[in-house]
Amino acid sequence: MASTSKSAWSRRKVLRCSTPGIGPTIDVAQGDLNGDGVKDLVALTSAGYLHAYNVSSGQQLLDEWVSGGAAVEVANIDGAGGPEIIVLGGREVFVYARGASPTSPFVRTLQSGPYDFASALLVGDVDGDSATDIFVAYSGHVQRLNSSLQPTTSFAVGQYIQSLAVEQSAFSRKNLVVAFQGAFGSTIHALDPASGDEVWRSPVTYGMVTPHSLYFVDPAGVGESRLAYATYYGIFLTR
Ligand SMILES: [Ca+2]
Ligand SMILES: [Ca+2]
Repeated sequence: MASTSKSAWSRRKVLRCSTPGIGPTIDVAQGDLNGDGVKDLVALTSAGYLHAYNVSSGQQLLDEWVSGGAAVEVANIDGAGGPEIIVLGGREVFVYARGASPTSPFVRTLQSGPYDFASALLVGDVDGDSATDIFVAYSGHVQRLNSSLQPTTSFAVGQYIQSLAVEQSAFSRKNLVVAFQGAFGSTIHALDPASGDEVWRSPVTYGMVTPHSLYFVDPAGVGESRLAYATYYGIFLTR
């Protein structure tokens, strides 16, 4: 097995995402942007530089600036063709898409805002209708948008949101899971995605939950989903 691992590492490519002056990479996402069957890499820096790379060739597919960086996702939000890049900058959310041909360039097609002090982005399906829902956390609010980036519902939470996820459950209607920043740690809450009403909340976490760090995982592979999260002290798996 050691030889397999060594050979995998010997094939690695270095994709330069952080150049002096553009800030550290704050989020990454993966998706097959050019339709060759290999997942490509998208990186967003804290200063809002958005880069996409063809992982097979190292070729840069996108080089954009979105005036601040919060989060980036890759998902097929319109259900047609290839995936889109959804990016939350400092105060606006953007969609980058390409034409029908996998070789056509990615261009900015949609934008929505302003969402001042934007902190978290979620792209998923909370009501089981197969249409993509997009949620933006900003200034103590959560704004829901449809896959055309049209704002639909919003609610106030009155607290700074560090991370957003969709709760994994057997129900087709899913809760939002959010991490709020507290004085000594965070609390993780499940909220009704329409009203913002609280469904459950965690005790205060050991250390502050970090951005992009709420995930549902099935560690035993038996269909039992558990919440994993990271704080500045460690990585935790709930029972
Ligand atoms: Ca690819
Ligand atoms: Ca698409």
